[in-house]
Amino acid sequence: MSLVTEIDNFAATTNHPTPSSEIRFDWTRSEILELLDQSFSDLLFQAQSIHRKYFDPNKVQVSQLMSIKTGGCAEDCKYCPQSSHYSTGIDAEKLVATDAILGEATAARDGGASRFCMGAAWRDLKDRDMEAMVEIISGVKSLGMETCMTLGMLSDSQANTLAEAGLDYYNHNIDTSPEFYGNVITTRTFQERLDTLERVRDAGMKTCTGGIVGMGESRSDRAGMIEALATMPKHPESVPINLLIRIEGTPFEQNEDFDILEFVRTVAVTRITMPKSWVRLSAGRDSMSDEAQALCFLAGANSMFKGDKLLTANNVAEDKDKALLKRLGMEFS
Ligand code: SAM
Ligand code: DTB
Ligand code: SF4
Repeated sequence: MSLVTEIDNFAATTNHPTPSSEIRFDWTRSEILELLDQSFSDLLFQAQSIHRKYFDPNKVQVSQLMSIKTGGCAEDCKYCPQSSHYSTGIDAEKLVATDAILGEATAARDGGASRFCMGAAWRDLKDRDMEAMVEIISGVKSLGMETCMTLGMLSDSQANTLAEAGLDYYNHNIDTSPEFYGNVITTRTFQERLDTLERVRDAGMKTCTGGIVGMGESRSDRAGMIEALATMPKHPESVPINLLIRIEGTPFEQNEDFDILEFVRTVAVTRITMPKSWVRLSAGRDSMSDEAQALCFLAGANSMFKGDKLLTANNVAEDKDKALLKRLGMEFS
């Protein structure tokens, strides 16, 4: 029996929403909550079945991050080590020189990364930095890598200039549900995030947007975050799901441990609702067991960051990642 038939038969035996083979943009909060509420086994079966229709389940896309402008950010995101509102031990630095960025990109490419993701701790991109961004994008592209940047809010003309320079992806996370957003960030609105994402889409770039789990939000908030992503006019091509890294000095430092199986559920429902998107197992892998990461891959995660560091926080050591992928029979795509 084909997997498509199997999943259709399976769906007929449950009262849960049928995970359709077509791509939907009309997901409702209650449908998404129903998906999240299922038994773990039913949920993972659906997610893995859908995953296999669109992707090779044994391949993982690998990106590498670099912080090109660290610290001193004017925003008050309560999770972030780079916000100037909190004392986290991260000092404000200047924009890194283009040559140094290209050196890191070359090393990332030689280590197997197909995309180089550059992050800046800015509230918004300033026109005075645009020339440098264009130079960096063309330099990284000439190395044969895909490019991604996350530089804060953009204007229409900035989005167009980045797209013309050849930027493939723009990362701008919605972070959580519209309702919980005010508990996390007060210096800009959820709508402003959506506006920048619309500009990125209109300029013809791919969107990379997702959020953070473990900030004290409810399951309904996690459903709300997924709803906001899965009802965008075009699904984000890349959806990073981050597990909160509890950074000393931030308001979320003392947050409770998050149930990792609930994290896996969030990944699974992200996969089911956005079947063709790359679902990235992002921040927080460092604190996950090999078994938890394996469950995330089973739930449909198919992208991750390699390298010892994310932007400022630790990531998983490379030899540990290699060993895990080998044990799972997975390889870089
Ligand atoms: N300043 C830009 C912005 O906010 O869009 C780009 C950089 S910002 C660090 C990129 C994303 O990293 C955030 O949107 C957030 O989702 C994630 N992030 C930051 N700190 C984190 C933490 N402690 N744990 C998990 N994810 C985190
Ligand atoms: C995303 O969603 N996660 C990445 C990337 N997009 C830019 C960043 C994670 C940052 C974790 C905290 C740090 O390294 O400072
Ligand atoms: Fe600034 Fe981005 Fe950190 Fe928010 S998440 S404080 S915008 S660097």
